[in-house]
Formats: sequence, C-alpha cells, structure tokens
Amino acid sequence: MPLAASYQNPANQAIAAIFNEIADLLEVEQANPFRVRAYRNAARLVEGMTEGVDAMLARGADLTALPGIGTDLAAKMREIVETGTCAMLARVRTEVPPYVVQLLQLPGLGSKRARILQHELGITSLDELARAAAAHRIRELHGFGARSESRLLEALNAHLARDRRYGLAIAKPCADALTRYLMASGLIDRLVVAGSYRRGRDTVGDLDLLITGKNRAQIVDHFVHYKEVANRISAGPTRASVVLKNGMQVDLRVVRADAFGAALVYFTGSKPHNIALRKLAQAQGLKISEYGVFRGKERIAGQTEASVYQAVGLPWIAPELREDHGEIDAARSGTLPLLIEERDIKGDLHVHTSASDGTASLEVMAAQARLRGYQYVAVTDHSPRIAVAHGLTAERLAAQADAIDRFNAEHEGWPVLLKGVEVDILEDGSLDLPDAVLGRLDLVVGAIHSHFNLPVAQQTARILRAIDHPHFSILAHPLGRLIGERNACNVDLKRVLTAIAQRGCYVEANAQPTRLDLSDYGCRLAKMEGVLVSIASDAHSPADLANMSLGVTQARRAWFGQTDVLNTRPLDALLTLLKHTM
Ligand code: DGT
Ligand code: CA
Ligand code: CA
Repeated sequence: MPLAASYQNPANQAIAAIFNEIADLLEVEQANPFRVRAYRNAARLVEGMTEGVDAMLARGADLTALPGIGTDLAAKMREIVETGTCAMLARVRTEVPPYVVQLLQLPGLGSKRARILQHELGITSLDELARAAAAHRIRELHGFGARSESRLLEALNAHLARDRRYGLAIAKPCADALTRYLMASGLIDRLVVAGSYRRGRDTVGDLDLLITGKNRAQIVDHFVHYKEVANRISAGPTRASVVLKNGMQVDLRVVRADAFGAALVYFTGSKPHNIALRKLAQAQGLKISEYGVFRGKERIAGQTEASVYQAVGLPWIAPELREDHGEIDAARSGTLPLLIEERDIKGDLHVHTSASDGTASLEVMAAQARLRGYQYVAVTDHSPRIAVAHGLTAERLAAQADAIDRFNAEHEGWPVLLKGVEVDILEDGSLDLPDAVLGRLDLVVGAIHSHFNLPVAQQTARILRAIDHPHFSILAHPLGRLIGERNACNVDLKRVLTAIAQRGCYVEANAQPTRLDLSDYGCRLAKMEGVLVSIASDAHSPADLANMSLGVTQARRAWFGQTDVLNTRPLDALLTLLKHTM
C-alpha cells in the first residue's frame, strides 16, 4: 500500500514523478513495452517505500538490491537525489513534440490516449486540439466519447487560458469585430470592453464586456451565438463566458443602467486598484461593490464612474492609471498628471514608403498624414543591410531626399516631410550608411534588426556605440521584442537611456501592436532619465498611421503628459530639438 502523499519522502516522490513522466513519454514514442514497464514498476516501488532513497544512499545501501532495480535505474535514482532531475528526462522531452508533453500534464489523459490524439488527428498544437474538440472530432476516436471529449475541452481551455496572454494585434481586431456584431443586434444601449483591455495593457488575458440593454436574456443569447464562438464555458440570465475560435476567452455581463458606473469601475480593475479603493471606502464607513457605493443600506453612487470616485472623495481616475501605482494617493492630493492625448501629437517620426518595405508612395503617406492633421512626417525607410525590405543605398537615399525637397516645395499647407532613415545598427554598433549621407538628413532613426541574442554586456555596448555616432537622433524599438513571437533582447535599458540623456538624443515608443517597444515600463524609465520619447507608428501603409493611439496609450500608462513626448512639439521646436542630434 502506498502511503498517503503527505507522508511520502520527498526524494521518493521526485523519483516516482520523473520515472512516471519518462514512462509516459517513452510510451508516446512507442518504445519497448518492457522498458516502459521497468520505469513504472520502479516508480511504484519507491512510492511504496517507507525509507527515503536519499537516506538509503546516505547509509551506503546498494539500490540494485531492490526488486527490479538494475544498475541503470539505480544510477538514475542517485542522479535525481543529487541533482533533483535526470538527463534522460530532458532528452525524451525533446524527442516528443512539446505540445504532447503539455498534453500529458492535463488531468485524466494518459500516454495511450495522447498518442491516439497525436496520430489520428495530425495535430501539432494544443490550440489545434482545442479546435478539434470544439468541432466534435474527438468523440469519434477509439477510446473517446462525447463525455471525454467535453472533459478534454474543458481541461484544455483551462490550461490554455491560464498560460496565455494575447497581444493587441489579436485582441483589438477581435474586440472590434465582436463589438460591431453585438451593437448590430439593436438590443444594446451601452457596451464597454473593460478589464486590462480598457486599462490599455499591451497584452490581455481575456476580454471583459460590460453591457446595458433592455432584454438581458436576449443579449446573452445573441452573444453566445456569435459565429466565432468555439465553446461556451457558462451562460446564465445576465452573464456568459465563451472561448472564441482563436482561443481567447470573453466574459460578458449585462448590468443595470443605474449601476453601470460601479460595474465599470469594478470590471475595469485592476484588482489591486479595486482593493485599494475598497480600503479607502471602508475607512469612510462606506462599502463599494460592483453594484454601487453604499452607506449602510443606502446606495449613494453608482450610475457613473465619476460618481463612484466622488463618493469616496476622489476625482475620476483614467483607466490607464488604475494599477495601484500611486494613482489613489495622487488623486487624493490632487496631483494626478494631465495625461497626453492623441490630439496632442503633431506628427510621426517613423514612417516607411514603397521605396523600402512600405506599401504606399511618399505622396500617399503624406496625404494620409494630412487627414490626421499632422504638421510633419519623417520618411524613414530602411538602410541597405535590410535587403529583404529593399533597403535604400546611399544613392537611392539621396534621390529620395531630393524628391522630398521637391514635394515640400510643391505642397504648401501640407504636412512637411522630413528627410530621415531607419538605419540598421550593425552587430558591432556601427551604422549601415556613411556619415556624409546621414549628415544631409533631418534625423537619423537607428534600430537593431539582427543579433538579438547577444549577451547583455555586448548588446548594451553595441547600442551605446550607435548612440555615440555623431548623426544619431532616435533609438527605435530599443528592445526588439515581437509580442508572442520574440522576447525582448538582453540589454541594460537604464544604461542606454542614461547615455541617450547625456548625448541629448531621443528614444522611440514604437506603436505597432506587435511591438509596443518601449513599453509602458520602458517609457517610465525614459521619463526618470529625462529622455524625451518619440511615439511613432512605424507605419508601413497609410492605415498603419492609426497605430499612434496604441503608443499614446502606453505613454499614458507611464503617466506621460504632453511635455514628455518629442512629437507633441510644433515643427519649429521639433527641428531645433533634432538639429543638435545631427
Ligand atoms: P487579464 O484578463 O489577465 O489581462 O486582466 P484583467 O485585469 O482584465 O483581469 P480579469 O479579466 O481577471 O478581471 C477583470 C476585472 O475584474 C479585474 O481587472 C478586476 C475585477 N476583478 C476580478 N476578480 C476580482 C477580485 O477577486 N477582486 C476584485 N476586487 N476585483 C476583481
Ligand atoms: Ca480580462
Ligand atoms: Ca475576465
């Protein structure tokens, strides 16, 4: 009889867990069944022992004297006791597809059924498996039925939802399309996507929709019949949760119009902000909930967000600040920042044209910038090293500069086009174009596009060297991250920002939804170092100029006002600020 888990020796538990996992993985690989059984038997044996294997080794016992344990298993047991892990496990983990390894960790799924799923469905990820389950393809497989299919889907969704966050490149189109669908029903008075999405975080765990409307049940019903719904987690008279086909969870709540403000505060969060707010209310003898602010049984606020904050003695706090990062103290003392808004932006300092990898000509990009009311746009195509992007040679860049001069001369009243470049920072920190060429421009935007994995000292030195270049204006997307695809590179950002401050140049908050680099955190560091930030769309098409708002949101999350941003300056002031970088 195995002992109750809590009484088991930790070394024996570790050995059993590792041997069981090895057996599972070998089984998926269809290894020799005797080998598989040897690991399972050994796991069961150590689980049932009252003496710890560590204690046995300490007293010099011979493990091969145990039933079924040969020299090989004995050596692995010693390895696990001494190192906590086992090289063999690491090796078989790399031989089995990673999602199968994850699959084996789902409750109730053994290696036999994992193998069937892998072989019969030709699946390569847990996402695909979730989609197959949602499409009822699992129940037809040998050894599965409708019930095990729905249990599997539940376990998968819980697993996927726990680990996964979605970048705005996925979440925003998703929220926009769902909003359009719901509003088209004609059932809805107000709809807000609350949660981390409303706070403007660069990734979201799920979407939280808050709605008012007359017929609550009908609204919920309309929601769960959205064509992108893959799976309903729950549905009640005023709320429902679903998983969309792309894996994102959406929680919807229909609330009473007279409590909309209270619900909005509650479901916008963040949770730490809510908790701080609740404490503040309690100190005044008030209770705050998703239904309103109460003194005893009397409801004293709740219709609007402002009424909720006012009831606890605060001005309204912008959602981007609601992270319990000091905003409640600032609100109490009347020192909330006057946050930057998109309309403060006077131009865009990172834009591509069809000369490199953009889709549109100078003229078309300028026309779109004019519609946005900009005073200026910097044309910053790639340098030659970025061959896939058709980077500009010195000659082509000079020709573009001439074209820009002509354009400006012929387009009175249009945004002024600035002559720029997005020059590649090479591996050694030098720039990808000669000084003479760079010196003719209005600004030089520099960025790394390769060698993202250098060690931190080398990466930092590389970027510091680039910043030191006599013609360096703005460091673009400093960390090189691509949300969901590539991690930020290892660089000492604080040191880089200090150097930028000393050199008198600038840093970019790239507003592409997959980049948002600098992030809110990076923007905060820049402000601490006294570095002005260029919020830039990095547009590759006219529509991309609208990315600007995402960058402004990150800046607001960093408590930025208008003066913290380079491109809120009118043209003359901007040119002065750029001139001393050149
Ligand atoms: P996410 O989805 O991980 O990106 O982050 P949120 O902030 O959207 O979190 P979520 O979706 O779990 O919940 C939405 C909001 O609901 C959250 O920001 C605050 C509120 N909320 C959720 N659970 C609690 C709770 O246990 N206590 C309090 N005070 N508020 C909560
Ligand atoms: Ca959420
Ligand atoms: Ca949620």
